[in-house]
Amino acid sequence: MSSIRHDWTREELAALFDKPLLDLVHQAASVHRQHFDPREVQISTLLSIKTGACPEDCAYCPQSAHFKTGLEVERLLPLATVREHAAQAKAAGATRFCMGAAWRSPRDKDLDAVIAMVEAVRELGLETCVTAGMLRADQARKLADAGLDYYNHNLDTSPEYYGEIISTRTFDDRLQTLGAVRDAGMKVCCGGIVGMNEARSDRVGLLHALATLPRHPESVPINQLVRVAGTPLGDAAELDSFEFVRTIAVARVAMPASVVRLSAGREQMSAELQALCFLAGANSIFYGERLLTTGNPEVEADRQLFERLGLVGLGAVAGEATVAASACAERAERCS
Ligand code: SAM
Ligand code: DTB
Ligand code: SF4
Repeated sequence: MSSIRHDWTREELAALFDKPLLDLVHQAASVHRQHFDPREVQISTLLSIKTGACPEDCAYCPQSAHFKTGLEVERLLPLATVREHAAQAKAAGATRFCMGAAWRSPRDKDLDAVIAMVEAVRELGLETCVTAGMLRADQARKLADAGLDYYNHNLDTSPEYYGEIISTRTFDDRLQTLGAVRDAGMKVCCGGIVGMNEARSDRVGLLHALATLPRHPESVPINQLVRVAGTPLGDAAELDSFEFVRTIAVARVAMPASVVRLSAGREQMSAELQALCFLAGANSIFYGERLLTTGNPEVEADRQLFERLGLVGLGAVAGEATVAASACAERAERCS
């Protein structure tokens, strides 16, 4: 069993990136198999509970009030609407429901509304995740007390490149929020974005920052930039697909027991590229036709993808609707 290390050096991670692709994928696939059943993929569904008009200036984000992206702004959704979306996500086979809000940080009255949502989603038997910006320690504790399972807060990129992407909050602000989430006892979902015109050394720097945290995030989303017209990165250069695969593979090797999510950007990826990402150690996806404001593959396309690749939704129970009903039944047999 490969050991969990927190003392990775940048040089070591850079050397992994530099390996011949198939050697790197082979190494990552071996590590993956030591810690997980490679057929199982965790399935989350996202819902934007408050959309747009965000005061932050994240250069990739269609929801920032600093850029004109034509996005329709939406206030915080009513509780009943959130519950309905969560019930649909569960029926479709998701095991985790992630609620995203375009805030710099939640006001206390917003937090109370989010807590009611967390409680309602938990009652449906789903795991819960929230991403709502920076949190103070007392806010993190309130969310933990409400039973929130995961808080998503990404580092986004390397500490060096960070200032090119966001000026309204610092890399250290992000680390502080992550510390508050950990101290409150919640699981951490933290990753980043690639394809923002960063250098390979920035991808190394991002993974180094994640893999040297005192505890690895339980969930590591690797997002491919979704280029949105009107944002400063709307015309960013396309990243070589194999470089994306390398990023997934290095994340898998460096954080062997974390769930690595093949996150935003799947709509632009072929089935073959996604298969290579799963081989390289990705074992989670966002499922459902929308991410927060941009598209995601059709549910039916994902169902077929899982069937073609022999993948099953993690925690899928026989008799319930899942992304791959037949594969799910097989899994139930294996586990009975
Ligand atoms: N406002 C909160 C925050 O920034 O922490 C939560 C919502 S924010 C949209 C969550 C994450 O979505 C960001 O940290 C970023 O990593 C990812 N994201 C946003 N826009 C994206 C895009 N165009 N492509 C890929 N990932 C994106
Ligand atoms: C994460 O790392 N990716 C998700 C989730 N955490 C919140 C968000 C992706 C957003 C893509 C752009 C959009 O749909 O607005
Ligand atoms: Fe706001 Fe989050 Fe988008 Fe940044 S990533 S602009 S904080 S919604």
